[in-house]
Amino acid sequence: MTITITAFERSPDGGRGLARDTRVRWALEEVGQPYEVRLLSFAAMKAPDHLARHPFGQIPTYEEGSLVLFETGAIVLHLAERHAGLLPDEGEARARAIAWMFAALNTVEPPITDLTTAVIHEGDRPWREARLPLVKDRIRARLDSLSARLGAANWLDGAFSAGDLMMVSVLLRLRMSGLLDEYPNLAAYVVRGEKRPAYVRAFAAQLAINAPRDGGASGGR
Ligand code: GTB
Repeated sequence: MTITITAFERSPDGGRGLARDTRVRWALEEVGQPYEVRLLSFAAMKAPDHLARHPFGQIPTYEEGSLVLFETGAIVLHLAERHAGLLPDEGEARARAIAWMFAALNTVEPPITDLTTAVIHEGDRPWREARLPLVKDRIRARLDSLSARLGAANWLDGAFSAGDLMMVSVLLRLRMSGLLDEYPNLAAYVVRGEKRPAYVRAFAAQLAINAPRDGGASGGR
């Protein structure tokens, strides 16, 4: 059955792989599933056709036969549960890998999203300068804990899993801020993720669409 995902027609990041379709592409590559991509303009994302797939008018979505999913966590978990390669077989290890997926999305990503909001979406607001250090410190609090837990290990809990895929995807959003460099083991963890052949293919596929050609658009979160 053909799998179709949606992505920005032109990602605001100009191909740095930071839009959330990249993590879905990465998961698809890890489990060896071919996929097609429907590219959407911002107007098309808010049109009834897409709102029927995604109630919040966002990307990415996932279609496979009659199944339509939104939310990257749900999409990656769906793939990880149905195909080998992203979750351990043993029950407790599997549950822990899923916990790391939730930790990435629910505990680590929110303050990182706040930073994007503060820098890009509220960049011209009078509270920006006062707010930025607070937002960065909330990120550091998460990175302190994550760095301590990862220690010298390659991955968060044994072999690479969907938990690592999600955590690396979330941490990648920090690279431009310099915050990741304050934690050498986390910076190396992200590079390990980026070196995985499946990530390399996913990144190349989104770059082929988003590489800068002219001025570029803006938006997203
Ligand atoms: N919780 C949802 C999920 O995980 O699927 C969040 C989905 C989401 O935020 N999608 C964004 C979107 O559709 C695109 S990825 N935004 C448009 C809207 O809400 O109207 C977020 C994103 C966009 C751009 C960059 N960038 O340029 O660096 C990074 C991340």
